[in-house]
Amino acid sequence: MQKLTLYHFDGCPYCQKVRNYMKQASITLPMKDTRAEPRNREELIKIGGKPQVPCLVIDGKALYESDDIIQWLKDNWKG
Ligand SMILES: N[C@@H](CCC(=O)N[C@@H](CS)C(=O)NCC(=O)O)C(=O)O
Repeated sequence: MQKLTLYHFDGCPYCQKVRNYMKQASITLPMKDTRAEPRNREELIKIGGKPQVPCLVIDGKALYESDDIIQWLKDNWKG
């Protein structure tokens, strides 16, 4: 099982799109809010090089872009 973490924040519509898909597909993931916790934002920059959210970190590798994250979950999520 891969280690997954979703970096996001509340008011981000692209994050909302990913969270909506997760809800619909009954997917729960560890989540890190980059606005509520500045150190999460710093952590994301270290991992992926930029603070853009949403970002799904898969075994330490950053996957940016909400559409790509949703597609990855469709292809890889085994529940
Ligand atoms: N095309 C991207 C757009 C993501 C995006 O623009 N996210 C904004 C927040 S809504 C962001 O991270 N901006 C940079 C920042 O807040 O530092 C996607 O679909 O994921």
